[in-house]
Amino acid sequence: MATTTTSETALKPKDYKSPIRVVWCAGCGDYGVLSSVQKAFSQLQLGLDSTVCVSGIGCSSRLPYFLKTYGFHSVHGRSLPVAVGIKLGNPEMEVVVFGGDGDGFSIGGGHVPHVVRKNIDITYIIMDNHIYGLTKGQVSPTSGSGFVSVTTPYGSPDGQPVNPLSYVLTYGGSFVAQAFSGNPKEMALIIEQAIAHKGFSFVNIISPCLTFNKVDTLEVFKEAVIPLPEDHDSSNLVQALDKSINPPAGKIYTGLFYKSERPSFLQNLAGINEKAGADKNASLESIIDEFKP
Ligand SMILES: Cc1ncc(C[n+]2csc(CCOP(=O)(O)OP(=O)(O)O)c2C)c(N)n1
Ligand code: SF4
Repeated sequence: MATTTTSETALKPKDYKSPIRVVWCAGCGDYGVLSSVQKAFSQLQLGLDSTVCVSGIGCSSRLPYFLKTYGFHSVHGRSLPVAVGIKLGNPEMEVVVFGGDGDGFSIGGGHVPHVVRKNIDITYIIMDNHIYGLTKGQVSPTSGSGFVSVTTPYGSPDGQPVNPLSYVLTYGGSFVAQAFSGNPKEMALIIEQAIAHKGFSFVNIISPCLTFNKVDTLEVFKEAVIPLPEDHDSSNLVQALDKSINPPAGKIYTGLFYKSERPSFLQNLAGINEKAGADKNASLESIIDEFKP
């Protein structure tokens, strides 16, 4: 939630940085993500005490440590349920979730569809490095087929990697975008738009792991990343799905794939509460009394 500011009180990107030392490896793509997040927060003037950054476990999931907002470093794969609880209990708070491809689409993958289809008004930012970084280089759900890693020394037998964009699009994501940590300007703008969007926003950020991923390296991604064509219609779901599944061979599109306006979970719930004549200020005792025989 944005706060009222004058130019003197305006929060600058550096004002969002916590004093905790950043411990990522030199050159990790996640540094770029952190700077873009600070820039986007500053652009939106998010309040330090009205924003909560939630994460699971992984190198990328350390990101909330390095921010001065409220933070919740949860359990591997469980950032979304925690974030949903925070949002439903505190609808006025801005909730931004961070994690890796393993955290989000392997152990936590089962939570994604439900938060997406319910259109819960939170922002989910994945740092997709196609590997498990924190645990030193195991195959992840977004690693390519045949990927060689410490757990797949003769190549991964997985026939098909998870496509985070089409995964979220098919469950009804109302804001779906992709960015590249090597392109900080576009990334900061996309993060800003994602947070401003009312409803569930998803940003998949290609963010290379220099230490353990020797296949999908910074150089490989730099060559592969291209912007969505200028005539891409981000209100057209079929176009968005097509672009997410069929980029030109060897290429990765970045930009806003899809955006639609539909009521968020909390807006729907407000309507239902009104229909039911719910009294927001009812005491717990009076609610229990209603169910007494
Ligand atoms: C329940 C549970 N299972 C496994 C682990 C071990 N573990 C910690 S992080 C991680 C994967 C991290 O990969 P990713 O989410 O892609 O993040 P990255 O480190 O690459 O940023 C795993 C398997 C754990 N901490 N908890
Ligand atoms: S292991 Fe990889 S993902 Fe983790 S901090 Fe180092 S470069 Fe980044």
